[in-house]
Amino acid sequence: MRPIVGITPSPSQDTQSHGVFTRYCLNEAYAAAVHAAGGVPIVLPPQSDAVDRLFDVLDGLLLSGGADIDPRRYGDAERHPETYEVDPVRDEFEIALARGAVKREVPLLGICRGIQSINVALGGSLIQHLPAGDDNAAGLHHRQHEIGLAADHPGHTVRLTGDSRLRNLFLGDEIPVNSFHHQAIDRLAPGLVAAAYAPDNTIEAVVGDGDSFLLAVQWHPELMFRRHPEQLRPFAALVEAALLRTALASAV
Ligand SMILES: [Mn+2]
Repeated sequence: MRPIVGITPSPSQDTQSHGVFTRYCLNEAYAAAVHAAGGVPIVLPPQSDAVDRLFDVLDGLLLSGGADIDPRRYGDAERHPETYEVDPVRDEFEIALARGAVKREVPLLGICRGIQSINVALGGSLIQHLPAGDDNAAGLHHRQHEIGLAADHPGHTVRLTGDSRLRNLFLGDEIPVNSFHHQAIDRLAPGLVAAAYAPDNTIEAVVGDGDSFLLAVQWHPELMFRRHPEQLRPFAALVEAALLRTALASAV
């Protein structure tokens, strides 16, 4: 049976002919990647009071990319001028989901903002704005669109560290990834282990230190997998873990 994978969307203020509305938006690529990996993607509008009930039906969870988390969530009183589109409703929901998934050992994948949401939910902090270009220690542009690179084009490499789940997935020490972020993990949360670093030493992936599946990446594998099939592996690993957990639960 194909496992159900919940994906969080991004709220967006969209102008229609009859007014301005908040819409819950999700790039098609997230759903396509989960589907291609064998899962059944469903979109989860924010509803912090229903997190317990959602976990009755979710076999796996994907926290997607998007705008920035309120810095007060990780103890920064000052908001950097580049920190943008903070949404307390989304923050609350995704933090509750991340904590709920860890507590219930529900397989969890985070992408871009998702790695940041998981780190903040578990007690870590973020760098509010990364230096770019000449100001960056390795001359990197973590917002690769600012230097004209397409979404499925690698923007920099990452170094896979240790004996992590991520390294086992990619079977190598270094892989090319895309990059569309201006924030990153600063202080790593308890329970997380850094699994990949960019050449400027930005943390680009984490895994959980427990037995349940927790993987989060700072890049966007969903935008790469069609041209770089190995980037489907994080989704395949999530779906496999979701399937296994649900099969074990129903066997009890
Ligand atoms: Mn990057």
